[in-house]
Amino acid sequence: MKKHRIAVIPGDGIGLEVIDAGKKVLETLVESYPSVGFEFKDFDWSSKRYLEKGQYIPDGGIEELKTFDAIYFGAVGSEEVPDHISLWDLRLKICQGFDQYANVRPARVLPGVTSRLQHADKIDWVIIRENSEGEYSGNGGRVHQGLPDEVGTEVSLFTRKGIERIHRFAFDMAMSRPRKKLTLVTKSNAQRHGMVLWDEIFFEVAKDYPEVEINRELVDAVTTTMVLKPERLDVIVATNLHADIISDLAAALSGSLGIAPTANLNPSGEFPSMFEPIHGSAFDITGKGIANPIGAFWTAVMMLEHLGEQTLAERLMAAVEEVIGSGLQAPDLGGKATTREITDAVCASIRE
Ligand code: GGG
Repeated sequence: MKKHRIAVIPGDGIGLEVIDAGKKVLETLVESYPSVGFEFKDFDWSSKRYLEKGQYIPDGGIEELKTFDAIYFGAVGSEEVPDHISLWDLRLKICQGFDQYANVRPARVLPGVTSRLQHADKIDWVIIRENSEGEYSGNGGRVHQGLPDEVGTEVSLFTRKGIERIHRFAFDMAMSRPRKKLTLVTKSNAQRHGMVLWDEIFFEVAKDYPEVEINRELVDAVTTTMVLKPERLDVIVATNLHADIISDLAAALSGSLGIAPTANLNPSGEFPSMFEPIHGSAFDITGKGIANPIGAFWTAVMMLEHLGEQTLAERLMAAVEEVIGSGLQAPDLGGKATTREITDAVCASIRE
């Protein structure tokens, strides 16, 4: 039997609810595939732990994570801890510590989902977010704190190595898709150093991929293309911050943030990759049992694909599409179904 060792970090808020649901569907899935198994190990790395013990990740925690095949992550964010502490001490420590430089965010409208966008059926995008540097380099500082002349700087760092590898990843992704289109998104008219370097390296790398149809859009302009001409886009590559913003838009245009998945990949395979729903901890609905688990299930599909379990991935995605297509939907999509009802329905569909 092939047993995949999965580190499970539910994190904060609804992360606990949707990751619990995700584990249930994965456990149900392997009932039909006796040659595959999962060994889950839960980690209580959360804002609760930080408030109690002063650390999200205990000493030696990152070393221990290295021994797993993948990480299944929920969400981070709490009312009690400033967001810049929770994000940097948990999620970014793992993404940057394990050089998960390629963040992959697919977006499409699942069956039965009503989008507010008129041509939503044309959405079939993969957004590639540079996940290791740029605006998330943590470079900057504050001086004269609390004084009238206080200053804060936030300096984005873009390296040739970091830019080139994410562009190559995006071109490879475009090559793997039927339309083979890649849109470069920057803001190189206003940001005339790092963003211009992004553009230049993109066109250098493009020479190695003559089959890929390329174009360039400024980040402000691409938001209008996403809304008005969604069919023009296929794979999109953008910096850490820009891709974070446009992928939230992509999720909303596809129905809801609650259904969107993401993979933080370490493409070399030296370190484990991490899989998480795009949504945050949503403490406004935590504990109500109404969080949409579909984002966590689609995330599990991406994790299965990464682990080489394509058959299981397809079976799970088919079950997700059957259930959501039947109209059993959570409140974020306008329905009334609970997390539990959707989870049970997906498990039942897997067993059919
Ligand atoms: N599951 C995703 C999550 O918890 N995100 C929290 C967050 O605030 N992310 C901000 C970012 O990744 O830029």
